[in-house]
Amino acid sequence: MTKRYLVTSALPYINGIKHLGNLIGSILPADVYARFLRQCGKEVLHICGTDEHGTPAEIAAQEANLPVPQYCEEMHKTQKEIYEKFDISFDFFGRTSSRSNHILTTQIFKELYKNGYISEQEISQYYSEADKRFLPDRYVEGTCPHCGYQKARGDQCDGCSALLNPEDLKDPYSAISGSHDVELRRVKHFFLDMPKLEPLVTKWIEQQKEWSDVVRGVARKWISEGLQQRCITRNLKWGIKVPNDLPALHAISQIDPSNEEDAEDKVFYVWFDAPNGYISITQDWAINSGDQEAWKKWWQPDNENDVFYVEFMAKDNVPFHTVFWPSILFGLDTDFKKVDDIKGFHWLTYEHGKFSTSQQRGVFTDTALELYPADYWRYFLLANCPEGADSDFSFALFASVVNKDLADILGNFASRVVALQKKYFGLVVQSELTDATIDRELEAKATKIAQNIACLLSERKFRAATTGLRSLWVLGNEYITQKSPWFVLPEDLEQGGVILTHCLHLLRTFAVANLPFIPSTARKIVQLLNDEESAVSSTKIDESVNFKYFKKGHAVREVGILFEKIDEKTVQALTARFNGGSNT
Ligand code: B3M
Ligand code: ZN
Repeated sequence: MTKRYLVTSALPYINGIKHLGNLIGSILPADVYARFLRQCGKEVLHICGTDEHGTPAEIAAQEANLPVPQYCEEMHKTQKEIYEKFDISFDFFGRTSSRSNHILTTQIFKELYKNGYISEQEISQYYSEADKRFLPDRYVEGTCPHCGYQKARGDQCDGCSALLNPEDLKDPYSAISGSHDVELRRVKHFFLDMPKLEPLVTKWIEQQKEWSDVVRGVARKWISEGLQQRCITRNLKWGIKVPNDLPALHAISQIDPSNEEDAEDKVFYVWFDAPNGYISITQDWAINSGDQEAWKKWWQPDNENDVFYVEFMAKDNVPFHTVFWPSILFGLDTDFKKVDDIKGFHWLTYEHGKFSTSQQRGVFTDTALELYPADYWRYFLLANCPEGADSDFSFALFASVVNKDLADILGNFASRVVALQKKYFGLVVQSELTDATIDRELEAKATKIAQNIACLLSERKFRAATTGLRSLWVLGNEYITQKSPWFVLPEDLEQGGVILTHCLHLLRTFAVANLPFIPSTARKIVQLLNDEESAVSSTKIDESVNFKYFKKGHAVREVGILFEKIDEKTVQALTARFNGGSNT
């Protein structure tokens, strides 16, 4: 029996503030899932943090003119604050540069080495005369051999997502100086013996029951292409140092410390240490919570099935989580919990082009919050979640979703109910519902929708669940329109009171169902209802329709308007300001 739920969101790179696509591509749906499970009374741990190593960190620090450690510290703080403002309920938002990740990653490497899964090979790597250094991964750019994209990086092509080796690039140049004076040199590196690990990983992949066909397809594709030895070290200063005290346990010579080029500045490849971050950040959560050993019940449970583990990520991260990281874990003697489901997302595009961090194209999470409150974004992004396919952001669409769904349907219902309640009953519940007065048809409809939302959330289908939420709000509007209490009141106070009390109950159901999606709006509705926040946060969505909750005499409150509409002029101004039309 599943007892605990471990939820991780892909660790956002430290190299700058993330855009809306990054938010909906892992963190936001993971938050909705974690909140939903907590509301169901489950024990949940939601872990995330900044991915701080690799060339992106060094490049970003250099651009910001800061030492790398200082840059990372500041950017970690900035990102953490932004997620808090988006109401993301991480249990811990840590860092891969932490002491615990250094210790864990070194231990993992040593164990793989001891078990014969690490080999040492000489490879060709670009060296830049202008920069007087090697150019790992993103430090070298060039033309992609597969799709012809001209700014493909040494490790992966942004044009077609293909994983690359630097020597695959055509017309390579240094991303630091732009110099084309680069030459391939021979240098020694450590490799993970993925071919040797393949049988274990393949067997495990085929046993997975929760994975979608798409996710399984990504894993199978990589495996069917034949797993290669994969280089897991880099010539960089910033990162987790490769240990130089390795015992000669198997027949490979060690990296030669007398050879300067080999010994200096050798750290682990960022994808070798980043996923371990899920574990080490949990260790840091444990330290922080006062029980150092608490991480073990998540990563080393007595029984593997005691924990259900779901990872959330964008689709380009899927190969690393289906094949690469599991291979590492299968090479260890130490047992760590492996993932049960991998939820991969497609891309959110910006006005039909790419969101781009490097080109600052699109809406970034800090600016978004300056424009509108978190729930406007949360709702829009979830309603348009790039779940089965890519989806697009434009201010025109954003405004139409906010205006129709949030302002006209949800907001308007709440304000009409409160206004009528105030006008005729001074905000006090007039008619307590009884078996004789409860509208059973409405109750049945609301229950069916609420159950459907809960079911979709438990299946991690976020877009459909958000559609379900919307249909719950629509039900409220249909009910009030059909019953038209404004025609009943003030002549029939009893009947008018019964209608409005039904509306208040519906609002309470909304508050419960809204909570995982738009938590701050849920809290506002709780205030409006003068209800206990804890009562709403511990009510299960599928049990949220309770038409006997409010008693006669219960006073509700005015909370002001829930959502402001966005007018056409603003849409045009925002579109122009964010350069939505241009695709460059
Ligand atoms: N930082 C890539 C990304 O943010 C990478 C994820 C790491 S998950 C261990 O998309
Ligand atoms: Zn390409």
